[in-house]
Amino acid sequence: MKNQEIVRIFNDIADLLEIKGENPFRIRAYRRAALNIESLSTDIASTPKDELMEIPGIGQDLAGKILEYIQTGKMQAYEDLKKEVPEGLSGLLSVPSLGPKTAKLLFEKLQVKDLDDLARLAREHKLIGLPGIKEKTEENIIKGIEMLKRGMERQPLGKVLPIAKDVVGYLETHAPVDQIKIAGSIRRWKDTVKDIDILATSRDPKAVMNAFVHLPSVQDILMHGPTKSSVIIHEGLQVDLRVVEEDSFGAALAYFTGSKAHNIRLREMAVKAGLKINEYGIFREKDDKKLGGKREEDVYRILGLPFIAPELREDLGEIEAAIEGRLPRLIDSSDIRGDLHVHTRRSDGSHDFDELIREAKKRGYEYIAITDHSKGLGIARGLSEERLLEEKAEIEALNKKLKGFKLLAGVEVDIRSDGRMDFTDEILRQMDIVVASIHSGFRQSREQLTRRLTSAMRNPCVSIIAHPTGRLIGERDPYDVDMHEVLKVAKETGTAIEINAYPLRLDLNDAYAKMAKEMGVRLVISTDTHITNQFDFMEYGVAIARRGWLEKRDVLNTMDYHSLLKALKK
Ligand code: DGT
Ligand code: CA
Ligand code: ZN
Repeated sequence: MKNQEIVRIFNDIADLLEIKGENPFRIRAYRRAALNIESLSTDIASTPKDELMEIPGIGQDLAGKILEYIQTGKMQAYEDLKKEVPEGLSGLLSVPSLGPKTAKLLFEKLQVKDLDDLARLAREHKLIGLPGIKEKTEENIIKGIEMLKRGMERQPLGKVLPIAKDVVGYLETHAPVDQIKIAGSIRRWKDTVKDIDILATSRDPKAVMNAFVHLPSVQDILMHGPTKSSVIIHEGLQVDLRVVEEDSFGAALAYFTGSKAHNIRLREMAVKAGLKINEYGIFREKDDKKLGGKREEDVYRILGLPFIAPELREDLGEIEAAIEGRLPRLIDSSDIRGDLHVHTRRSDGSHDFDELIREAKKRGYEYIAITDHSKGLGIARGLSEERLLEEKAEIEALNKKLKGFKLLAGVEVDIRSDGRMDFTDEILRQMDIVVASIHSGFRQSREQLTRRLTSAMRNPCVSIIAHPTGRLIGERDPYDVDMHEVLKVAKETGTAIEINAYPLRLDLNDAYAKMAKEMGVRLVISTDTHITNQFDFMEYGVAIARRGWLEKRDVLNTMDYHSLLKALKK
């Protein structure tokens, strides 16, 4: 999909304009458009111009630029801008913590050539003393460069999964594949991914290999064999495709789904039972008789185990649980009855109630919670007390008319830097649901940040803590918070904790979700929808919940509306 390329170009343009000191509104327009394209689940290359212009933030001008890029592979305005800014300078812009202004300063005053150069200068404290640069800034620059390098090794699942699905879709229509499945860390729904592993069966493996290395997005062919090939597609992402015998497909799927640690445990069990497992099947050791391997279930069945879901295969206790018959009955997407974190255009969302309701119903939901931002969050057009209560009144009127569907009147109230809530209890008490979250002061100390969250939870009006660590995968590390303490207080106060399903957040992450469950904390899975197609992010949140061993009963938004309302009251 061209979406990611356009997102990158628009963000680059915004940076370049900022370096040139251009109109802030124009700069913001590019960033907003990039943000909205990033969250599209549809392919922008096959979107007609009038529909492009329905994407929030995209008017005539930007729609024209998108079309130009899709048709010609170039955006002239971008090419021109790049010529006006030296290459070394634009390279510095990729550091997450480094804004255009500082980048320009470093480039001009210190003649910084590249990222290694910059990291060295920061470590040697050669940047201090320049306007606005303190020791902390240097630390952040070093961290930013490290994050950038790590980010090149592993990419967010939310970015890679759609690409992997595209590749599979292409092969299904352009090659004689029979069965085809994504394996590896993607199948386990790990939040970051190194590469794409695909397995297929076919009567004509050579034709499949041939179609694969000629995928339109291929930049480099690393290997082109009769049953195995590897290519690099856009932005350095590697894809491996193997064609295996139908009779081994299950064994190969188990093997290449991993994790490696899980597979090693299975093989140890096999050896003890006089068996042998590899990517071709499961065999009896003494005479090599093949006992199974066509289906993945065979592997587990012959070892005497129940099937273990891919999300659990990390050797984090799932083998023991399987042996002892206490694997969780994992939550499933079909258990979700509604979304508890949704924005409208009154704050920084893009739609109003009607559209949100229509789209929520399409997904089989019974309710959604409207949780616009509170007044303190200026950039997100947070609502004043008056506007929030107005919104609530409209929701109540609407609920009287709706059949088989309910809106919860809620708010995403900002936890201010000083730890106080952005609205008084008198306001919060009137809402069906109060989602509290941190949007500022990320660099405070561990004690301060932990105290902000725990004092929010001690407020009897607060139902849920949203995106509890604030991370943005590959862009912003989680802030420093004592999650054990947070979960302890969540349990004490009966506050639910959100698994934010937005693919760059996935926050709580899998490990904390598991910890929360073990501590008896109640959870919710929410998408933080700003544009209706973001409702589809729910599957990422459910996957994180499954990786955290969660069952239906651990998650509040599997309840019916009336039980939910009761459960939200502390
Ligand atoms: P990634 O790519 O780092 O996000 O994570 P994976 O789990 O996809 O790792 P990858 O691509 O290196 O390998 C895919 C699967 O293949 C892995 O989960 C298990 C299997 N595998 C790869 N190498 C080995 C190995 O040396 N031994 C065993 N038992 N399994 C392996
Ligand atoms: Ca992999
Ligand atoms: Zn939100």
